[in-house]
Amino acid sequence: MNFEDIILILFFTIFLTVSTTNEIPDEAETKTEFDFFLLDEFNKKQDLKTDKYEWTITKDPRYRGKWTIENSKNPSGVINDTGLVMKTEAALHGISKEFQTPFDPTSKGLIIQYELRYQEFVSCAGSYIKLLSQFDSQHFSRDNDYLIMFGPDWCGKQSNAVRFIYGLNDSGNDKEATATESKSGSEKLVQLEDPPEMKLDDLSHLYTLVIFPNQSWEIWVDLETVKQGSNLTKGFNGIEQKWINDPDDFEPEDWDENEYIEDPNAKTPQLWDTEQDGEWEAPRIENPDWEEWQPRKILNPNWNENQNGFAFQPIHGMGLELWSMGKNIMFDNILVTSADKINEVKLFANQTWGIKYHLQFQEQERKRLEEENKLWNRFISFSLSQAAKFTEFINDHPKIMIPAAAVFLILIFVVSFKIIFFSSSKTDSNANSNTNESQDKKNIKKVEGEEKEKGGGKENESEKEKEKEKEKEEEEEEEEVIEVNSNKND
Ligand SMILES: [Ca+2]
Repeated sequence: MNFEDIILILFFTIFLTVSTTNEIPDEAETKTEFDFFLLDEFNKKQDLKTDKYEWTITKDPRYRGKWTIENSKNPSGVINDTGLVMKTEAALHGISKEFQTPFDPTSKGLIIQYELRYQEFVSCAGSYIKLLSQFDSQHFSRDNDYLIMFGPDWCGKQSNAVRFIYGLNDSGNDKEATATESKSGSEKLVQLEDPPEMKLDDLSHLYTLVIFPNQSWEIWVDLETVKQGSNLTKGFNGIEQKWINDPDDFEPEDWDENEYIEDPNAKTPQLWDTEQDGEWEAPRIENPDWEEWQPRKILNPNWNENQNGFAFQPIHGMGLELWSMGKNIMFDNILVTSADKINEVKLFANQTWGIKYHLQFQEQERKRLEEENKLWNRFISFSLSQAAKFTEFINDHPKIMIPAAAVFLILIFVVSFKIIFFSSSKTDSNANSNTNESQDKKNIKKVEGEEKEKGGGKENESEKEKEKEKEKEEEEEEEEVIEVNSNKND
């Protein structure tokens, strides 16, 4: 039995204890103690303004967004769950925290992990954390240098990504030429080229970045590895590769570009009748002389052998410096520690986020089923009332009893068919992922809709109108049912 098995058994024991007591756990009660470099659970009311080693709201006047530490909204999962919340719509928010002693990731690597929850619909928001070199927390802003930026960045079509940007250690390179993006001039910021997607429903999600001392790295979303690499120099925008295509090498004019040619050995079949069958064409075969042309590789003049990936150096604090169109975005359980604590980090995550998310999901599902049942009950009572009226009508008109009964049976058959085959996906026990995926899609759609309203492309205007009409029809249908019921009750 290895360590991971022990962790899993421990976690499930704790989880079973929690879930079989049938009580919703208090956030503070779910976990054991851990020895992390820094862990902020936001479980007590902190003074966000005065204590140097707590969170400090920036005094930079550009940042008018409000921050609070407050309880999470329903479905909260665990009770008394508090977190750090961005409160202001369409505003820049800035807050940071200095570490009492700098954290040096050089020998043991680094893990940063946090929970993020869009408690209500957000059309566009940065939600990432910056790890900082020396800085002044009172005046923290976007102008501060950072060593690492990690986390979700959401803005409809333009951005649905878990960003990972870091300062490249390229000491020895021509700073003037490479420090275009860097604020400090000592490092160049490079960004993960193909970042993973974030989660977009309104529940808590967990984002983790692990960098090992050998510069291999992993990104987890909800404890699942969604991206990883064996080094920090491949797959990042802005890193010069050693060998590049020679820009002065061109394809020769007489280069044979035909990958397929007519088979020179093929002959017109004897029975081929050009008048009847048309002109005969030889079958095509691979061209034996064809070769894909590749430009010559040359040593990149901008490459230097000192590109050592992440410039491991002491981290003095962290900051959130974010623009948001939405409000009530919650951060929780922010954790910074060394990569040798990876198993403890997983265990902690299972004991906190794991339980919280599971309960949030259950709560959400319960509400959804309640809503569905309400609609169903309305439908049943409506059907019963109509059936009663129908019976009365038939009693009064016995001649049409047989055709009417046939129509009635067909109706029952059609309705049952629809219910059985079109509602089965909703009652699927795998509703978990279905619901959240569709919620993600809904959010993307919603933002795309908003983008268009703000003067974006008109190409899908009619589609949008159709959608609106459909929604309206559905609403009207629902109202009709309610109306019929209330009439009946009258
Ligand atoms: Ca918390």
